[in-house]
Amino acid sequence: MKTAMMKHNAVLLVGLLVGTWNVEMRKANSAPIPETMVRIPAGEFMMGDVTGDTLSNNDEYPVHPVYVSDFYIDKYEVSKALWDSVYDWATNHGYSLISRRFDKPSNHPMSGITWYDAIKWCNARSEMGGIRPAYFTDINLSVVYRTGVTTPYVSWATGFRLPTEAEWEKAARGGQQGRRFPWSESDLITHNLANYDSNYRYSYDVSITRGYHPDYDEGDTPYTSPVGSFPANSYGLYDCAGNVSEWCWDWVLYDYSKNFGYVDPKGSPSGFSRSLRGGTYRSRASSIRVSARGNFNPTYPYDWHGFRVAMTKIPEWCIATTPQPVYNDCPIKEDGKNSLIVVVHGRIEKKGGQTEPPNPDWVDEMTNAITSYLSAKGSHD
Ligand SMILES: [Ca+2]
Ligand SMILES: [Ca+2]
Repeated sequence: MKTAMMKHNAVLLVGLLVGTWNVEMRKANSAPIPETMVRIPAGEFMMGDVTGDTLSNNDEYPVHPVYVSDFYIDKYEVSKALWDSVYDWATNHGYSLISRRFDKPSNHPMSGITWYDAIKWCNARSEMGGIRPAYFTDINLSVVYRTGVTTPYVSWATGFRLPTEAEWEKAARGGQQGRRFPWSESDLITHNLANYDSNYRYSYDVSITRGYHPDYDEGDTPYTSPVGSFPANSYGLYDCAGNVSEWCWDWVLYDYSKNFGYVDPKGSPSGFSRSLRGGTYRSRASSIRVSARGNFNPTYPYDWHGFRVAMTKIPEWCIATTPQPVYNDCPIKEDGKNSLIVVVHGRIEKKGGQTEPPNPDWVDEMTNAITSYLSAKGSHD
């Protein structure tokens, strides 16, 4: 193919102009995945207390297989610096956020936030980056959730969002099986590995120092540590154990006995408490095990309530700095044809200035159709 291309010395980009090319969307589509996120590969894992630590009357049972599609997630808990970088933009663009403020350095995790603030902040981070957000106040996914307290409708495939509990646990396990903590070197914990409240009563808590982490227990609470102060897990995630606990999407029912699905489960359809995972600077070792489940009223902004952000897998063309053809090989110029058709991924502009999000499936379909057409003409193999 490459030889043929060189021989013809005329490479065409074939494709389609989709609706009205929208400069704003071009920026949006080319918004790179932040370097601070990692991709979690799709696959099955065993969710729940696989070590049998909490066999009686516990919300981490039954242990069950869950398949999670690939997605991206922050390596770090959202830091105060990251929070602030979005907060000012948000409050200047119609968002209301009621986070509490603690006198901690900017490299500490943001804490003291409600679940609703976490959700709205995710939307602001999306909009600030020119990306279609994930949370809306209407079932048609047209009114962006920016203010107040409501149970949002979710556009799962777009924008920054909270991970589901299943996504969080899969990411926190780092691809390891059967472990108690996010690390795989042992099933033990010490203050060298996490910011938590060490106590002798747990056999797997073998820290020499006890109580709050001695490096971070000065001044006022929260006794948080700078994000990324401890070793990362195998996926490159920091602080999945301890520091601040992390809001997840799910409404929480007591245990996993209700079946909410094998593929990408999203928890109970309704409830009173939202999931918080990973435990906190003030949690005992039992509560920062990788399967341990916390939950809280989503309006409570305790000083150990933080979060990290997830994102559904983004097609390659969203990562590219310029729009790219969907396929790898360029078709060969047809004899006697000089037209240059360019693949553009845009959004369709409708009456009244409303726009629809780009539809990658549709673009792929059309690209395949064009490629088939050219193949039939003998101009593309
Ligand atoms: Ca100290
Ligand atoms: Ca954490």
